[in-house]
Amino acid sequence: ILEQCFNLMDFEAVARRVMKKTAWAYYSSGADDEITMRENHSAYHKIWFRPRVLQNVKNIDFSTTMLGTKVDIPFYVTATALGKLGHPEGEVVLTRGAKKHNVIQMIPTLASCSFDEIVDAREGDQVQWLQLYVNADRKITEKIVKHAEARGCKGLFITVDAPQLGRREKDMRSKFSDVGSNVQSSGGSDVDRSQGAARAISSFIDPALCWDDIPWFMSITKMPIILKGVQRVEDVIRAIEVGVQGVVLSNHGGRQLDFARSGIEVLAEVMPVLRERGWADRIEIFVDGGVRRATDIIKALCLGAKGVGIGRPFLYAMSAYGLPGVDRAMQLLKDEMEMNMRLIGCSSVEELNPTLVDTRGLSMHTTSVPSDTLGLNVYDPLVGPRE
Ligand code: HOC
Repeated sequence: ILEQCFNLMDFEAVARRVMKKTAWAYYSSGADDEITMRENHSAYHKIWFRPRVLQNVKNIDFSTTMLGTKVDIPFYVTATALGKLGHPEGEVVLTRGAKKHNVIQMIPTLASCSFDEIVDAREGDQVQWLQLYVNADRKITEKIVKHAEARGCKGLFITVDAPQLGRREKDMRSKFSDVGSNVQSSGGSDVDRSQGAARAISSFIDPALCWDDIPWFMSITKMPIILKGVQRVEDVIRAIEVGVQGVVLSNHGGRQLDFARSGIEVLAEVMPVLRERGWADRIEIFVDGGVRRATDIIKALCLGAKGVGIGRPFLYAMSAYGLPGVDRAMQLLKDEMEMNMRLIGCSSVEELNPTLVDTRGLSMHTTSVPSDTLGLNVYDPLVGPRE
């Protein structure tokens, strides 16, 4: 029952019960042993607050801007592929939820709905970004980018952490058989369906993509360019030097390189270096992966992120309850945000700063989330996946 969902994890528990096994396997799987996938969330458990008291927190405003767009709360719906696996209407359900809460939606290249369907579902001045997988045929890529700009997208997020697909064994074992009817946006017509959904849809992506290509993207679009999937400070510095407007510190939800560090941990590495160089304002830094609570959002902002991306939790809310689920998930985050901003003694996003968090625990590389939450990759070859 929807009213019994009191946090984002509750939607995951319901989705796991109601979704088709193949769909659950695709959404919930991570790479290899899923260590990074679990670490994404548990890394937030290593950061503690240093709240201020007596700050007059009667009125709280947690609105902010991302790439020039004013949003009601510092998160966006990040790109996740194959929305119709979870809900018959697919990504447009997320578009409607995002509109209601004035948050930005990132449209996935590998959506189930067509790009135009997702844009057509937009209302009024609602803002969308495009997540881009770069096709080896640059003419196709150019067409996608120019079309997105013409249709009003306000940011181009180029995925840079996926020169090859990560090995998601749970997905591979599910022998996905429904790919053709579930991917619309681009690529992947000649697919091998016996190796899981992800492998089937990823064959067109260009592993030759490199830094030298970035100026070309700048030459074909006026949209701000953001590199999604950066994982070390040296690459953030390079991104600034190349002249892009943003990076997402991300490991693709733990679906690509296992033992990649969490985005929040990378953020803690990046920001002191940028501040030391006086470069902190030269780029917008976003973080995704493992965000489940408003306290996670607040921690990321304290450390210098402009906003966080949330993916799977909204997919699960949509899969379990459709639009009312997405609506409730976003409202729960807003309620948590208001309470926790008050409790740490801040009434606006501008007040969030590194002195409000104790990050000493981040240097300890342990995963505290038990392996049967946030996905489970336990398989007995004789009896199949554990339920
Ligand atoms: C090398 C291509 O983002 C997922 C999607 C699709 C991945 C394509 C990766 O499943 O993580």
